[in-house]
This record gives sequence, structure tokens and C-alpha cells, in this order.
Amino acid sequence: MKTRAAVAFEAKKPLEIVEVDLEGPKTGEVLVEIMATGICHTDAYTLDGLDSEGLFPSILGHEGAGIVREVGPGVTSVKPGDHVIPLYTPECRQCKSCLSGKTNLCTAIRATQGKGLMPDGTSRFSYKGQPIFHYMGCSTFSNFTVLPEIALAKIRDDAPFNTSCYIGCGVTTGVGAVVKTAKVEPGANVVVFGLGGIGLNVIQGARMVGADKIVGVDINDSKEEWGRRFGMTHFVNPKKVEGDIVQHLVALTDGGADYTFDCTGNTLVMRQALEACHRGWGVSVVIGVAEAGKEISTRPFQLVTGRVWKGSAFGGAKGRTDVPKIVDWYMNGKIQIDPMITHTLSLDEINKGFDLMHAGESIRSVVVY
Ligand code: NAD
Ligand code: AHE
Ligand code: ZN
Repeated sequence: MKTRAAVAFEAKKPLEIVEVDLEGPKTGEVLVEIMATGICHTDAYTLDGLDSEGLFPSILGHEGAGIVREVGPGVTSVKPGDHVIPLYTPECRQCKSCLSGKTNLCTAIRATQGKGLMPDGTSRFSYKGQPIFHYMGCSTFSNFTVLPEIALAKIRDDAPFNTSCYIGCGVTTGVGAVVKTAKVEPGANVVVFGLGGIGLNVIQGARMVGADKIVGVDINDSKEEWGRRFGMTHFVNPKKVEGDIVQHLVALTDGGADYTFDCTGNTLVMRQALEACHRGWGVSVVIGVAEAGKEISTRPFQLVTGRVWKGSAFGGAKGRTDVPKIVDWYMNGKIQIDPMITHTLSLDEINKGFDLMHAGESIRSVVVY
């Protein structure tokens, strides 16, 4: 079949909206009509050529929601008409990682996914006879896409596509990092670095679990109002702090935070986030994705004295199990999504979504097909 898609032909070039060819679903695969997709900073990072796994030409996008239109042989868990959220972290429930109960990082198809291919080692997309790579196993910047069955979370039919697509990455990543990765307890002091589409979800997750101080840190003053809307109690702009930002945050949190979260992808900020943790027990969670070649560093003494550095992918959530529950949290009013969707665009306007993100003017832009 033919489908409209925004193709990343080259790094650092705007996406081009063209009609591509899409092969139907093979064994264990599903054809999904994407109804809406968010634009996450990770898409921008790959498009900017900063992802060590970045491939071109490819169809980016990993934060979608849609409807199953056709299933391939052997598919049993979804059927045409089901509403689904594509999962860049699938859940096969059979691999060593899934069975461990210790991680959400299913390994069933990670190798081919990282090469921009379906599990059989081929692509379903092509343009003028040349293959186009998939992206993060999702490629939601295409109106129709093919995914493995294990990479689809079936969700309730009454959840609107244009907001629930955000649960496909940003919401789950931020809220999950609080609830699942850090397991923040009521009364804890939390510092969140970077108040964008991910950081604001960390903030609302921290409020939901009853954190005490929720300190937001951002170099963009306009983010203060956003943070306060979702539960932030204190705002710090590092550019306006006299002296050392870490000492400032340690003083603000009575000796250091119980939990800190990096939602910037900046490795210097990651160090600040670790060092702003309380001696003896503070936990710092790296969420931000850093540019290829960047490394983190700190004095080992920071760890010897009890601070813990950990990371979180997709908020530690097991997609097929947890995503439908997070959709319920949204539909029941436990978490908010609608106000964070600052811009709704057509596919033809998708490059504007990247511009707004780089200008710091959006929280989330959503493309509605
Ligand atoms: P975004 O562009 O919406 O927000 C980033 C925020 O960080 C902005 O408000 C910006 O002003 C702020 N910022 C930038 N530099 C800063 C600094 N030095 N100090 C303080 N604040 C600073 O991006 P997003 O969509 O929220 O994504 C945030 C990061 O999370 C990205 O690196 C993205 O790739 C990553 N991410 C990771 C996962 C995961 O599963 N681990 C999932 C989604 C996104
Ligand atoms: N490909 C990059 C790493 C990118 C990365 O860390 N991705 C996150 C999700 S970001 C969503 O916006 C993730 O889930 N990572 C786990 C995984 O298996 O990819 C690189 O540096 O090579
Ligand atoms: Zn993302």
C-alpha cells in the first residue's frame, strides 16, 4: 500500500512529506493506522545526527497512538479495530529480561530494531524502490506503519488519540521514572533538571506520589510557570544563581535531595544532578539522552558516600502491562496531559514542531493525521 510519511532523508535536513510504499504485515506483525504522534526531543536528537544508532533515510517518530487495521499470521493479542500505542520498548514476556522481573528492557527484537529493521531483518518501507529504515521500531511519522505484535499496547477505546499518544513516550517516561525507577516516597525532596516534555511529567509524578519539595531547574525562565502548574514548589534558573548551582540546591533541600532527575541530556547537568543528592542515600536518575561520544564523570567519592546513579528508559514501564494502566490514570484524572499539548499540527507542518521545540516555545507538539 501507499502511505504519507515525513521522511528523514539526511541528518540536519528538514523532514520531507512524501508518499512511500509500505508492505503488509508478515508473521507476528500488525498494520497500524497512526492517528496522532507527539514529537519528542529524541526524534530531534536523531534528526540532528547526534544518535550513535541514527540511520538515514528513515521514518522517525516513536510517540504515537492508532488503530489496528490488519494483522499478520499468528497474531493473537490484537485484532483489527483495536486502539493501540506503539512501544519502542516492547514486552515479549518470554526473553531473559522480561522473565527476570528486574527490567523493562525486553531484548527479543532490540538488535534488529537498532538497525532500523523488522525482526526478520528487512524493512517494510520503501521509496522509489529503495528501502527506508524504521525508527525505534515505531516510525509514527508515517500515517500507516507495521510493528511486531509484542510492540503494541492495547488501550481503551475512549482515550483520545491526540493526547494519549504522549503516553507512548513522554508521559510514561516521566511519571514512570518517579513511580517505577526511583520509587519516590511521600515526603521526599525532589529536584528535576529540565522542564520540558519529560521533566514536567516527572514533576506531576512527584506530586502524585506526595513528594514534599519539588524543585525545578531550567535555563529558560518561561518554564517556571509550567512547572508550578504541575506541582513544582521551587524554581531555580542556574544562570541566575550566584555561586555554585550544586551548593545552592543542597542548601535548598536541607543537605541534598532524596531524588534528582536529569531531563536535559546534558552530561554536565547529569553530574550536577548526582552531586545535588543527599549524602548517604540520594538517588539520581538519568533520563536525558546524551549526544554520541559524550561521557559522564564525577568523583568516585560521591558514590562512596552513598549517592546512587541510575538510569531509566521508558520510565521503567513494561509497555503492554503498564501503558493501559497509565491511560486509565489519565482518563481518571490522576495525571494531566491536555495542557502539555501546546501545539497541534498537520503532517505537512511537522518541521514547525521541531522548530518550536528548539526555540523552547512548546512543551509537546502533536501531529494529527
Ligand atoms: P525538551 O526539549 O522538551 O526539554 C528539555 C528542557 O531542558 C528544556 O526546557 C530546556 O530549556 C532544558 N534545558 C536544556 N539545557 C539545560 C540546562 N543546561 N540546565 C537546565 N535545563 C536545561 O525535551 P524532552 O522531550 O523533555 O526530552 C528531554 C530529554 O529526555 C532528551 O534528552 C530526550 O532525548 C530524553 N528522553 C529520554 C527518554 C528515556 O526513556 N530515557 C524518553 C524520552 C526522552
Ligand atoms: N540510540 C541511542 C540511545 C537512545 C536512548 O537511550 N533511547 C531511550 C529512549 S529515548 C525515548 O525518547 C531508550 O529507551 N533506550 C534503551 C534502548 O534500548 O534503546 C544511543 O546512544 O545509541
Ligand atoms: Zn521519546
